[in-house]
Amino acid sequence: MSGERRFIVMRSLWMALLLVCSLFGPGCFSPEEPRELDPGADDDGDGLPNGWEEERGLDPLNGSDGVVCHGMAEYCLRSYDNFTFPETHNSFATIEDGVWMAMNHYTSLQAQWDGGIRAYMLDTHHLSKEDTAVEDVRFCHGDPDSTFLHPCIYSEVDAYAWMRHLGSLMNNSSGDVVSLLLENYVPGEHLEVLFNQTGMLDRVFVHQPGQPWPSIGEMVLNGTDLVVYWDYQYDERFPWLHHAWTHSWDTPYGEQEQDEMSCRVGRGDGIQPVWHLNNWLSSTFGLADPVRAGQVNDYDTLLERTLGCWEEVGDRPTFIAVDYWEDGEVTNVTITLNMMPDWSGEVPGHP
Ligand SMILES: [Ca+2]
Ligand SMILES: [Ca+2]
Repeated sequence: MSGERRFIVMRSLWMALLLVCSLFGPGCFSPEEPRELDPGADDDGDGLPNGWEEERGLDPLNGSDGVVCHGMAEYCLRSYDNFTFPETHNSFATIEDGVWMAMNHYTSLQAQWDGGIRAYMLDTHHLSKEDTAVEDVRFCHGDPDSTFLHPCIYSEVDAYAWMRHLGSLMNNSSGDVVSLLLENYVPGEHLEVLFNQTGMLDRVFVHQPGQPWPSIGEMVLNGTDLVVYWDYQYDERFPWLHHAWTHSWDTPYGEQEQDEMSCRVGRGDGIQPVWHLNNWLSSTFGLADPVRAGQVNDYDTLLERTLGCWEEVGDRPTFIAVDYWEDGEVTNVTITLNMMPDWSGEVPGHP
């Protein structure tokens, strides 16, 4: 081939290459540059959109680099208030915990956790009127106004051991967020020691009133997978102890009859997106009612009540709180509800 001929051939090849590059855009001369991913697509099929992964430092092209929340990657995308957590009322007041008066459940934390409960109502007291040191914090259930019978006289549960147990369950879970609601009768300083010594203070999430709640996945990835509320006044020294009725609200509780149960506002303003649907009856003695718990916790009954309240309130309940969680199917009701984007959607089959 003559020199001139070779020159013409090479020039033609270059022209063709330039034409191809102009058609396919930038990056033509540097094929190692990462291609732009569609932020809404899920290229690695791990259930998390590319954009969501990139914003959180996850690899959108690696299916094993992701996060799972409450058993499903999709639930990581939900905001904390757009999920429904089953909750036990007086979670520690159980026969297994040795509580023999004013009990609310048969089984203790381990069984509740294994059964799917992820929110717990706890009453914090000192051991007695005399024993009020920080190490005397206990979970007790009784009348706090009684002059003669201190609530811990019936039974007391070691708050430190209970909290450590919860921490170990959370450490072995795959991306589950837990909430606690404390009916509190001890100083905030004592709660801080309790949470600090049991390793739970490191994982608390701090919410600012009125601010949107983060996604569950965000909380899990940040290691802030515990939300604590207390039924006590706001104290700026403990911003992680959210005043329950500022950051959430609830429906009335402990009705005598099932037909008295409503979706009305009990405590709080009724505006907060986080709310408790209280679903337990009181017996004529004012105690938890083991006989009728099975009725109000029945799958169809509870699902119907919840969907009705979701419609009425315009927002899904964040918590469904029950007594005798073992009777009926509160956890199955929340499994069904969490598959529904809206109350008016098709109701999936019984889990
Ligand atoms: Ca993905
Ligand atoms: Ca990934």
